[in-house]
Amino acid sequence: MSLIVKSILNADADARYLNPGELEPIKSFVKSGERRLRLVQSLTENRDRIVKQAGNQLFQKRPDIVSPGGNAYGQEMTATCLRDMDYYLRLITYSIVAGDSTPIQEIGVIGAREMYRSLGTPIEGVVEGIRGMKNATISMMSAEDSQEVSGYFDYLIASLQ
Ligand SMILES: CCC1=C(C)/C(=C/C2=NC(=C\c3[nH]c(/C=C4\NC(=O)[C@H](C)[C@H]4CC)c(C)c3CCC(=O)O)/C(CCC(=O)O)=C2C)NC1=O
Repeated sequence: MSLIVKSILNADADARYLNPGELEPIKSFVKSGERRLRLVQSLTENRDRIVKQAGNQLFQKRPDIVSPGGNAYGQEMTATCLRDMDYYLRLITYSIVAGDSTPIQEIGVIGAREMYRSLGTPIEGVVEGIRGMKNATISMMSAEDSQEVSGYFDYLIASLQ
């Protein structure tokens, strides 16, 4: 849910106009719109590179994951693992557009730990993969851009741990 929708729902629940405390964050949200869209475009265009780079790093660091008996062993499972990383990158782009971490939380975090436990997927491996995507992403961005994007990566990492 975007900041704007959330503020409107809150205000309407009390049948009141938006107050200055709500309008101020909306103002900066609107102001940052172009920058956020540019960030999303850049992540979307570079997603293959980001996922691949982070995946290679993960498998180098944790060779057990792609070794016999590992959860991502074999071509198909390795591809599924990289697909999950791509899923998480996609959720980060949703949150950047919305200016809100709710998409990450609702689509990617709630129930994730239990799901990965039932799949026998080491969650710390997933977290390591996400950390790698964060590093790959910010290495191609300005300091200001990386700050905004890092916030969402950090939120996701902290929520899954
Ligand atoms: C957008 C929200 C969303 C998420 C997050 C998601 C995750 C997700 N990952 C899955 C599987 C999987 N996920 C992984 C991932 C990994 N294994 C490892 O050891 C690594 C640490 C890690 C990669 C970083 C693997 C290997 C499987 C297949 C496991 C299996 O089938 O036994 C499955 C089971 C069904 C399937 O195979 O598609 C789901 C639902 N699905 C969703 O819709």
